[in-house]
Amino acid sequence: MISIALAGKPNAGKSTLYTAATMADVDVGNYPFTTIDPNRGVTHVRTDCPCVDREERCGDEDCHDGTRYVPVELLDVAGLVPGAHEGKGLGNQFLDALTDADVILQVVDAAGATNAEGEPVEVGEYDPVEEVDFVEAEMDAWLAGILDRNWESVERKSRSPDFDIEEALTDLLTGFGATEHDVTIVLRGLEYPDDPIQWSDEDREVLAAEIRARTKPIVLVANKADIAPPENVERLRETDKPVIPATADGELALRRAAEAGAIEYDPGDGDFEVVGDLSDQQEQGLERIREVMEEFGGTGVQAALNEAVYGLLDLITAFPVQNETHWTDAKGNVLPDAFLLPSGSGPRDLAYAVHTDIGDGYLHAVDARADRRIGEDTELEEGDVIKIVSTAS
Ligand SMILES: Nc1nc2c(ncn2[C@@H]2O[C@H](COP(=O)(O)OP(=O)(O)O)[C@@H](O)[C@H]2O)c(=O)[nH]1
Ligand SMILES: [Mg+2]
Repeated sequence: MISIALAGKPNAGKSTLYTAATMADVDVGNYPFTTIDPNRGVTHVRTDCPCVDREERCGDEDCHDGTRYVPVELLDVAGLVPGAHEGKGLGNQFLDALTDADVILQVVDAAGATNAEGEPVEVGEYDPVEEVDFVEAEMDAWLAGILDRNWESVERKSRSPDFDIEEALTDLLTGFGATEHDVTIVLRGLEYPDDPIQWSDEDREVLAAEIRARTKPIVLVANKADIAPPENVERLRETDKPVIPATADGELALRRAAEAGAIEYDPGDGDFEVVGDLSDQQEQGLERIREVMEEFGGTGVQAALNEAVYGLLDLITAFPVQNETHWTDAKGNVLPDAFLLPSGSGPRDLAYAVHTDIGDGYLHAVDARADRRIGEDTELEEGDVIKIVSTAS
């Protein structure tokens, strides 16, 4: 499953965002890790369900009247403070937890109501632009430290006649989630000495930063947008990262109200409808959230998750089926599964995502929307419904 890690200084709103985003009524039993680790949960990205193009909605539990929620993993990690890579705060614990992450949501207190260490100050007193770079700086320094401490192993390997620097560096970086392909692409863009013994600290720092940027890209969540001075959000937008203004505790309030039956709201909606009884105070609270949603097109929580997965990671959603006419699996469930794949993936990649055996036994595929066979080199598109024909199915 795609894994998204929340990062940021203490009190930025990570746990609030995590609680809100993982509240949906998922069947926890399907995700064994949720019972082991309370900071590892399931949230969803939002897309159109292919069933909107049919007469009837599919009825899948992840489909809300044609809006499809595709599961992804969310990690809430201890707050990060400057100096974390030297073990300050819970730094190492945080950085170790990042190993699993495909993408980082960096929660920033756009209100400037907390200082660099996350301690409360007056709204607007701290400049949130100051905290934008520290998460990547900590990650980069931490990874550079790993390279430093293990460089001897690369030097040792370099004495062997069949030394391959890409292989040696992949061995070192695979624990951080880097593949040999990542290492190859990054090295191609760098200038470095052939002999590992000649590498300077700076060479290793540059490599660490490039690998980090490639394997752990960052979306900024400009949180507390409900109380943030507007110019703070604007100035955050001028940084080099994608920025999504958000109100995490607004999202939490909406999800709780929806669960209680007081409002109708699906995560990512631009608005909500009051359908139950509310106290005056509750109503006022919700109307304030509605104003923030009007300004930003929603609470921003779903938008941030979607930006990470469909924007930065550039994934698409493909829906494998066994029956190309009814879009069902063998049991008759309509559109039972959704897979997130890198854009550019073909039907065989989808087959492998479903199961290694299905991929190994791949024969051909059918585009169920068009009801025709597609070639192996066809690039899948968002929302494709595909029947895989395999010796294994
Ligand atoms: N005004 C406002 N406060 C928020 C928002 N999100 C979180 N908070 C508050 O910020 C404080 C810290 O939140 P928390 O989620 O514990 O931060 P963490 O340390 O990053 O996990 C809490 O008092 C939250 O209620 C928001 O969108 N707007
Ligand atoms: Mg927290």
